[in-house]
Amino acid sequence: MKKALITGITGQDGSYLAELLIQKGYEVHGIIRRSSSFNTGRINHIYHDPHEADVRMFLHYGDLNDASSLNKVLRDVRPDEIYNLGAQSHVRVSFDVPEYTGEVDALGAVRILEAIRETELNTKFYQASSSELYGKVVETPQKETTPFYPRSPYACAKAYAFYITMNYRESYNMFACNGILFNHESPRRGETFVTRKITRAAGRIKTGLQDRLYLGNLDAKRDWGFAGDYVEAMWLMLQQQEPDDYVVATGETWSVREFAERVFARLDMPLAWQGHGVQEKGIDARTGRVLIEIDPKYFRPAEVDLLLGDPTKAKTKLGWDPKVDFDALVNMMVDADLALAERDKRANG
Ligand code: NDP
Ligand code: GDR
Repeated sequence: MKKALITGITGQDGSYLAELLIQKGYEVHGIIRRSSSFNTGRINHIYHDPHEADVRMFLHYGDLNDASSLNKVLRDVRPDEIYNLGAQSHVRVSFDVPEYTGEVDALGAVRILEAIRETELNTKFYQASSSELYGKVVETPQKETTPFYPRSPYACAKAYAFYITMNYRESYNMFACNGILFNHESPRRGETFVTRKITRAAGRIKTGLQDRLYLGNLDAKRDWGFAGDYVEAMWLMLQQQEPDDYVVATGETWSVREFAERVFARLDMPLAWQGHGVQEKGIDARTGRVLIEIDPKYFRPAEVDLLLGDPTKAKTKLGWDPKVDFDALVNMMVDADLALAERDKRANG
């Protein structure tokens, strides 16, 4: 039985990847952080008490900022594959905690690579690289050969992680890959990323639990796919003959504004826009009720205006074949958040 170790197993991608690997027959190990409240909500459904028979997922306390914990887990587990998904993953927040973001997102990667080297394991390594590396638009669509232009402490940290992964591949002949993944979303997406923030708020507005939604830049464009499809690409990268780097994207781009329009339309609250700049409002076109306002605190010191990926290499070399398109993704997220809001409403009497 193959063994995989996942950092960031409690996050959106970690939970989908753990499901996929268990389904493929792996023994899955995950590194979790000690937290004052439960942080395993996304993986509770696949977790079993290790005292039970036939357990396939095991959790270990550790931290990407603590090399000794990483070394110990590697020595104990001796994984065939490591997926480094752990990160301070919020771009806006990285401007507030730039040094910490660098510790986790940049140095965390080299701590794992060094742990692999020191333990002399023949472990394959996947690094969660990001379309944020492209930052300021140099060319579109963005592909593996497009130059990087990071625009945030998060992206700068991820640039270090990208290059150190490549460097360990070239220096030590390690099987180390970068997946340059464009934005991918799901009902398990963190509540402060823009897609989930919109679907969650729309469900709560529809059920009367919330009055309106405050957003930042409505005109940023992103290439949004489904997280469940994207974790398959991660796994495929580590099953190839040779390690390499791949863009994973849909090849379509939509603005935050367009995403919000689709979401509210599905809930029978068609949006119209009034005003300009920070005064702009999204209103219910039928009733005139204000649903969306701008709060400049969500603007970023430097913005990434347009991401649009070219997944040709992943499709042709990996045979990667995403199943969920943009409309299906929006509908999946809206329906899940409406159900959550209805449940919250019932719970509140
Ligand atoms: P999430 O924010 O949902 O999950 C991040 C995970 O990292 C959580 O499990 C979190 O643990 C863990 N983590 C945070 N800090 C540390 C630390 N110091 N030590 C160990 N673990 C830590 O991110 P996603 O699942 O969306 O993304 C997965 C990875 O892919 C990240 O590296 C992200 O930067 C990258 N990425 C994501 C994209 C996307 O669109 N989702 C696109 C491109 C790249 P806890 O639950 O305790 O907070
Ligand atoms: P991003 O995702 O920065 O692309 O990083 P996010 O959803 O946070 O922002 C996307 C775009 O929406 C604009 N925006 C807002 N964003 C947030 N979070 N909240 C708002 O209220 C809001 N209003 C407008 C942003 O300015 C931005 O342009 C995600 C993360 O998952 C990273 O870890 C990953 O590497 C990249 O995707 C690819």
